[in-house]
Amino acid sequence: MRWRQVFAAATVAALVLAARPHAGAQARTWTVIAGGLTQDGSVWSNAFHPRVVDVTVGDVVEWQFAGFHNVAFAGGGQLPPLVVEEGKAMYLNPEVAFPVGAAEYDGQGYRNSGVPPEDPRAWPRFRYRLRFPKPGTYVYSCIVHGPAMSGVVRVHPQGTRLPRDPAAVLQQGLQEQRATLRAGERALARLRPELPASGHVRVVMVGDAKGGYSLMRFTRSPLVVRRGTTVTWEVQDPFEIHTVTFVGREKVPAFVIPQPQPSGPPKLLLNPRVAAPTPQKTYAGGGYANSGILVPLGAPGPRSYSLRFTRSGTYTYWCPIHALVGMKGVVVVR
Ligand SMILES: [Cu+2]
Repeated sequence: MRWRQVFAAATVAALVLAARPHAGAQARTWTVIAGGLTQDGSVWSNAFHPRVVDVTVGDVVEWQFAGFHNVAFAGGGQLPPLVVEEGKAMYLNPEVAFPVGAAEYDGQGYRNSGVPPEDPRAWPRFRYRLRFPKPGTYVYSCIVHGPAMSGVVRVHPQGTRLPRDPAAVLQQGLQEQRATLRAGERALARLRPELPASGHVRVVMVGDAKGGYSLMRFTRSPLVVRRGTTVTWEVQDPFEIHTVTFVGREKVPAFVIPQPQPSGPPKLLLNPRVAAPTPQKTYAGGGYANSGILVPLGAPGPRSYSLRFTRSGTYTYWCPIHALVGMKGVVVVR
């Protein structure tokens, strides 16, 4: 009699486990790496590695962050914008900056990882996990870097034999990341200012949608020009926003200014000193001259900025958005 009870209890337990597959021991965790950067910060991967990950129902995908990204699933709606405006002030959208939604995704409802802290040293500790309870093909994007930075999770019915196990998929991801960064390094080695006309120099901020990388440098060495030269900076990158900011004697301004709230997370003000352009067309050294936000290829807004250099000297400029990874340049006027 007692044996029969034990047997019955065991059968019930087995049925419960079978009915709730994601509580079973077979659920696996798959790693996807979000982005990547070279040691000196000059090349960024703006891709998910691997771009496509195959899992089975009940499995978990864990994104490991290697850049300033977010992981966002639209859930049948539209992805929210990166920036929201309140009067004249611009804020990083809290729907992008902070986590939204449960730790499970079946194609319904918005899910968002939030973004890691600004400091690159904090990125590797930032993780995001989602469980996938329903078969389907789920596309996700990084809202910070736009639709060109997207990935896919393919969820197969339970019992499907997958070509790779999680360890092999992690290796595949690392391999894709290395190849992406290497392609970016080759592009960086080719980077040259252009001379479209006499008295004109063009500096291009490079990125590649297909290659999945962006370069975080204006030039590889100081740009030497004659007095009276007009330099035009132009974004040719599908992912990144940048600015061209001569600070004179000031410190490089912060791009994001956190504003603590009585409750909940801080509001993330985009510093108007960085976001808005200054009016001057010439630069004689010393002062603050700023392009304002220059937008990626395909986005509405300005993509280029010009200054004519009227006095000899050596002038350092920055992109304050990417100052932490060393995005600065030097113009030497002779
Ligand atoms: Cu930048």
